[in-house]
Amino acid sequence: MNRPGSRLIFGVFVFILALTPAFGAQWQAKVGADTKNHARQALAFLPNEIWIHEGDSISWIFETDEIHTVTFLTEGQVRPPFPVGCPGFAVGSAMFDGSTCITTPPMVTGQTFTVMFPTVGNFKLTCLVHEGMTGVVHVLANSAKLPHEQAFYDKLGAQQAQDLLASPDLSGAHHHNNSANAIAVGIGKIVANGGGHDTVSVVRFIEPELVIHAGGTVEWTNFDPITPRTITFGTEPENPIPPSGNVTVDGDGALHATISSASDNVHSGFIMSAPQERIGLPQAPLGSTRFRITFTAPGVYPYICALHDDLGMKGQIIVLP
Ligand SMILES: [Cu+2]
Repeated sequence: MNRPGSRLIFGVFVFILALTPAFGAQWQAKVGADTKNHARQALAFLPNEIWIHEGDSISWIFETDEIHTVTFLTEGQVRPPFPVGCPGFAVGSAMFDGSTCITTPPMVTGQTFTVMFPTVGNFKLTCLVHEGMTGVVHVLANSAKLPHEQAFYDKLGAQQAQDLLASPDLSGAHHHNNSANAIAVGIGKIVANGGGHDTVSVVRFIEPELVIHAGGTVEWTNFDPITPRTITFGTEPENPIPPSGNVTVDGDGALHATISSASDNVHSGFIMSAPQERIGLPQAPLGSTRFRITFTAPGVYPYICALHDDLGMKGQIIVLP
């Protein structure tokens, strides 16, 4: 090591090291969990609260075929629809210090997104697809002691997924139907914790097949507090939010359509409960929680939820003479 060239290279190396901030720690969390048949979806960051040091990074690993985003909006930013991004999308990795929003596009099983947090602060984490899916990242100064290690978060995330997927009980959906020809359009539950909200959603028509007589009416009700469903016969529309033109409104606010042939196209639009009330915001409108269809002719009528058919949310109505 006496050659002058080596000493110079060594000196430059030490100089670069001195200028480079310490490499932060790498943390991991998961996004979403579901049952094997995809019927129950934990719409949650698992876990949804993490304490890290400034300069650390968190990698979020997506675990379901139900889509989610990892999104950090700026304080007070109006929540955009997920196809818009925040606006725009980051891919692979990004940095967040609270000044500029970042979001992934909708992501599914096997994808990963890493965020580096260069500054201290408490940053809200949300999913643009699911309103009740929030969390927080606490970024502390390097001098502060962190309360947990990665193993704690692995265990907590797995426990939270297990608890969410074990609920809710399906029996409640049967007690609140108005008519005999009633189908629960999935059910769900919101759970709060110190980090924010998790929800679980059963993406199934609870009794998907019903046999009725011509002239009869079937009523679908969404028991999920937050996640919309659709009831869609025939061709799936490009925009799933509004109902098709042949849907009318009954006196009690329920949506209603008539089907007279298996080739009819009828789409309910989003069937969902009204948003929760918040102090300081305008009162939220009533939700369209019910959809009715009167079937005038015998036949077999398959239908889907346009949002969750890829997860197996399908049914059929058999109309006898
Ligand atoms: Cu989500």
